[in-house]
Amino acid sequence: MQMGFRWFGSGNDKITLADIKQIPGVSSIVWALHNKMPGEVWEKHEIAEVAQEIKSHGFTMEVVESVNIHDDIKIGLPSRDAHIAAYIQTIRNLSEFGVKVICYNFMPIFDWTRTELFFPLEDGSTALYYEKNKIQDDPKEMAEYILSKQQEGNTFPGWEPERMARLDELFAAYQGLTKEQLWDNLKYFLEALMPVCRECGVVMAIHPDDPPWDIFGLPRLIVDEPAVKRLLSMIDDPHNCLSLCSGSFSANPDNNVADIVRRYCDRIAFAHVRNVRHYPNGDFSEVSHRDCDGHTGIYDIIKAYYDCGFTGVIRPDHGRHIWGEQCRPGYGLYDRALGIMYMWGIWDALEKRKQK
Ligand SMILES: [Mn+2]
Repeated sequence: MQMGFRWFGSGNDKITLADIKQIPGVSSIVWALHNKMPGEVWEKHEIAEVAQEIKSHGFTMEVVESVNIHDDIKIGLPSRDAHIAAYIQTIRNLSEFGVKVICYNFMPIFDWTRTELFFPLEDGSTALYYEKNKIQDDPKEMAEYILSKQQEGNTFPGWEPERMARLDELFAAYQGLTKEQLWDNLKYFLEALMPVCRECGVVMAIHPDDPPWDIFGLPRLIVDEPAVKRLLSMIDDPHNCLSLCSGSFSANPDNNVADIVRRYCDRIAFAHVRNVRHYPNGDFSEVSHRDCDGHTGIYDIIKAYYDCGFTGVIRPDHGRHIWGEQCRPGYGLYDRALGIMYMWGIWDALEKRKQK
């Protein structure tokens, strides 16, 4: 595996590339142009600027997370073709800078969803938390809460205030869209992209829906193993892959992430590793990467990647907020660095054991 670290860019992330350089074994920066709205082309001169910074620190930049998808594509409006053409241009531009994997998601309106961003854990740290009962009636209340935690220069990907300001309009646009129609629209989008992906050597790697169930009446697709199977067989092309997020899938205790890794390893282009603790009422909390702190099965997952000979980029997904760090929720330096060391610990132990 190659170890990656998500970085939000100069001026948009308190963590510097020099900080990341000091975490053992990190070779790849998972990046994006965070000022871009869904549908905008990423221009070469903009990409070149970030590429220069990342490469000057000796990192690779083969994974972009995310190039977000315009709602018109998800809804299947006639205007989608123009947005798809823009997306294709972005793929072409990115490929010129060594980008091999584009992580994206196909969640309607809301990206990752939580009800509490700083939930206190028993050790004095805080973490992202999902209270099932709060995600029922009023999406605005939740959106306002999440947006209220954004500060200037500290925005949350997938929660663009410009889009959130149009929530009524967006809900009206998605009104009546069925899960089957959303699958059709995903297929249409990917089919249009595949020729350019083959030509440019770029893989589209979908991130699962987080959490993996419908919310506020909006359909969600990538929620379990049957959905993974459907996605990968719907377009059976090595350029149509998964960004396997262990934390997203394992929010549903019925999902066994290590099994999914073993079954679909050749179609996993990029991986997020995160641990989740379930509560009997359906709530869940993010916790440290240590296996016994949650229910995701981090050891089994890393072992599955090891056994499959996974060579792609793995990154710690979210971390807790520890040691008083003021950071973007889930994206502090300290706990993600601890997560990396935990993953390396498992990996190196497996490697040493094999050599004996
Ligand atoms: Mn993830």
